[in-house]
Amino acid sequence: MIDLLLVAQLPPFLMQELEKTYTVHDFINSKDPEKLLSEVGPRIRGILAGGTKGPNANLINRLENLEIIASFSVGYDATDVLAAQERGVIVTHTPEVLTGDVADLAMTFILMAPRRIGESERFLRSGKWMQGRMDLGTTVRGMRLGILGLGRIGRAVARRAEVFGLNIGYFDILPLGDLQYRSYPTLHDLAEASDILLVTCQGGDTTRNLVDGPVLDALGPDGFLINTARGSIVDQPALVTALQENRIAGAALDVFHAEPEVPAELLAMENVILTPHIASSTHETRRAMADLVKDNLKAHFDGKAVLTAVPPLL
Ligand code: 8YV
Repeated sequence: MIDLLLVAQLPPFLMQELEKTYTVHDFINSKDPEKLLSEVGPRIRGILAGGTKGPNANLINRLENLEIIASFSVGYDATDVLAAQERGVIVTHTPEVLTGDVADLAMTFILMAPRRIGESERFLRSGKWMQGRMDLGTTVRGMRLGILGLGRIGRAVARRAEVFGLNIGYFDILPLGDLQYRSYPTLHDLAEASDILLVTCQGGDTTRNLVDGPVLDALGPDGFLINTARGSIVDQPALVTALQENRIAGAALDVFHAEPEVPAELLAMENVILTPHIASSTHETRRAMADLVKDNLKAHFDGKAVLTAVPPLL
């Protein structure tokens, strides 16, 4: 059987299926990872990674017979893709299959934040309704939605948001040609022209802390920040301060800097919606992501081209 190294927590159903075909060595839960590497390192031909846990250059370069890294995620910022590709190691990810579910959560957040749905639910559950009515929310229809990163997921959210009557603008580092949405030359300009700023670009060093204090100030005291992409893209301490000082109206976040840790300040805020990185967490999407991981591995080890390779970064 082919030997794989597991560096991320994957769903148990996928592990069971993989273990029928491969010998999977658990690196993350290993008591002595060094010993494990010295014992099985030369046999490892593939790595199983995830969206928030992937191999660094050090690990990639230690595995002399490594051929493929299959990530159970669309985002590949946790894996050092450059180090892998420099060595001719193929990296695969799971695009397309999770686009709809991630866009659905982003759209849910877009509706929830201005309408104060999270706060309303807590209001009812805590018995406050007995003392009076909940404060008013804000109409979503007619709001300006600014999308940071108009890729597969950004476009899927834009299509949903159009149906709800939002006006859509975007900022993307790539020239996207003629689109029906208004393009802004900088993120700052986009934030200034938005009531809701949605973060849906890729993570990693190129986008680290892109949404910082000045961008939040450009969004302004009536603006909402939504992040369903990566915690690293938002300067989290700056976001906490902006919320504390009412420099933005609220936020809805599925991702954080040091998951699963969430700052206590955010947990205490009524105008913040928080979910535990669940954007792609449905039975259907996780099944499809798992199938893609397996199909990529199978194609590669059968000597065929993989289905969804991460594009060359070199
Ligand atoms: C997953 C993700 O929750 O696809 C991504 O990039 O962040 C999520 O779909 C995560 O990758 C699970 O490993």
